[in-house]
Amino acid sequence: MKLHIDVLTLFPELFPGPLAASITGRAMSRGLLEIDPVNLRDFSHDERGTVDDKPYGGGPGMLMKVEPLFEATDFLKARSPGAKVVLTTPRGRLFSQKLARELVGEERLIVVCGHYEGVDQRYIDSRVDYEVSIGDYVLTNGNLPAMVMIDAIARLLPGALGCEESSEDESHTGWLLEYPQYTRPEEYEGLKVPEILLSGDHGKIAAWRRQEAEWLTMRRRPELYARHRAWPREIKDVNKD
Ligand code: 4GS
Repeated sequence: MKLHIDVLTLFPELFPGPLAASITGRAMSRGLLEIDPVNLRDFSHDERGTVDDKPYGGGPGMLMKVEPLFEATDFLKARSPGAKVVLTTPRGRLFSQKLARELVGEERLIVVCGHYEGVDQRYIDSRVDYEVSIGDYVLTNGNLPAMVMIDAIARLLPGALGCEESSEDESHTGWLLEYPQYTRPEEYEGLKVPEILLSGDHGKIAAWRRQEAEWLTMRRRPELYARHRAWPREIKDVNKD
């Protein structure tokens, strides 16, 4: 399984950037992940490299211009038949572990980094498969959202994680937050590791962790906890988002 991602952006020099480090970097050097930054400006129609224009009907800010977006996308689609187009935008579906699992099943993705006030709606209607937001806050452009998504998707590629890393099986906890964890030493600045974790009683430890995870989730993420309570176990593990 291998994933090729074309990133259409006004700042191609930002890629792979932080994705070259750690697990995602290893996925690239193992040939599991290919990131191909493409400069939208290469598809502009004038000497100045114009890729923005004023919105019809007035209003603040500029939009990404139609022609470069369509032409760049069609060029990349011709190169990658069947590739899905993902646009980063605050209007999009909230990115989630579930969507990461969905997208890692693709062979090729075209990630379009949103810039300015947005893009012409005709582009969305005719070329975009997924509009995705990474959260309800306003960033300066879509490059960081693209990196966030690529990171979450890439680590799901089979072979991307080492044995040790894959043993942390997040699906175990379903929609619960992580229980508190401790490592050596047993006592530091007078702060002790909970006795039960030193007991060697794996049944008791599992029950304690479960209880802690439930309390933490209840207090901190009541909406997650409600879902945890409402859903049957099997669906929880498969469909966690
Ligand atoms: C996001 C976000 C975002 C919105 C792009 C303002 C420049 C900016 N994109 N998830 N114009 N949050 N985009 O803030 O995806």
